[in-house]
Amino acid sequence: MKSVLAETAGKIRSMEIRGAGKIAREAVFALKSHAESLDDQNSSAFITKMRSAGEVLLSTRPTAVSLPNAVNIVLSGMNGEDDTGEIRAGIVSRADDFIERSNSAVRKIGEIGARRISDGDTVLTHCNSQVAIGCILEAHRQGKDIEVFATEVRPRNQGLLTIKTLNDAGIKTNFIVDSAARYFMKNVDIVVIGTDAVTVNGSVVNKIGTSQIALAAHEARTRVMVAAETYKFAPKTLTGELIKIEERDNSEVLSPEIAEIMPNVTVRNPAFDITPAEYIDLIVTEEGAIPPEMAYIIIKDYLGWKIGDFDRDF
Ligand code: RUB
Repeated sequence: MKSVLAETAGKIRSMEIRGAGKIAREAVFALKSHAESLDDQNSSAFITKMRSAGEVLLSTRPTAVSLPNAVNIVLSGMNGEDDTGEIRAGIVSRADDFIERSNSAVRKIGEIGARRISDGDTVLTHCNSQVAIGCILEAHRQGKDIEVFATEVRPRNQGLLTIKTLNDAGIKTNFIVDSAARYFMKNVDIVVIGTDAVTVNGSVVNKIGTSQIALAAHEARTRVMVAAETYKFAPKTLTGELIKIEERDNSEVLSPEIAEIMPNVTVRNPAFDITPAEYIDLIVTEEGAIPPEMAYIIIKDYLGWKIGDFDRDF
């Protein structure tokens, strides 16, 4: 039987588990189960095994910074001086705490973000972000009359998940191909999206196509609101480290049969892109709504990182 760790890593890689928040929570749960399943009495062997479990999870998908942040939060407190039981108990307690705080952040962001969506607004969302959709659902729950444009999200069609949720909630929704975003932008009051990573200068890494949508919104003077738990902020960008953009398999875009008869064609399939801070009006975190320029404060005050901390991997 596959361990929870191997199963979770496989599901994150294949995108059965997807979306930055969910990836972080499931990875943390896998670390907790792994810690509970190891029967080592020797604390240094236990720590080494937990570190390799962290590496397995980190190798699954490179872009969502919620993953290294979550692994770091759970594993960084391991102390070789303690006995194995204490180290295990620490991991379990930090994992439970992370999952609880993450779920509570999703609820709080929904409430804070919903305040920025007014009665009568038309909202555009891209991809399938639990926190972005949470803001839209909460605005609807409060009785605001809203309408949504949701994109298809080629090549993995996460838009289908989004329209299902919106439809089930009874929200009037328009489903559009990704390339129709600029065409409809004149009808949109606010773009609401999630993120996989926010850099220290307030740039937002999200599903491929987000930056084009933000550019069209900027041109149309439509507001862009990003929903982001504080663990989506990327500490290592403090010293200029770049967020790695995942490039996924060709077959997601072009079937191997067609690719085979076109040897001069190369498929490029980046899963994410980067939207500069100047195209973003607001980032809603569980600690409140901030302008993107304040990203540094989140990294410093809420994640507790400062320059010089970079051997803090776990
Ligand atoms: C998902 C995506 C989402 C963010 C935020 O990409 O780009 O907008 O991860 O999601 P993929 P959430 O489908 O490739 O994982 O708010 O749910 O964390």
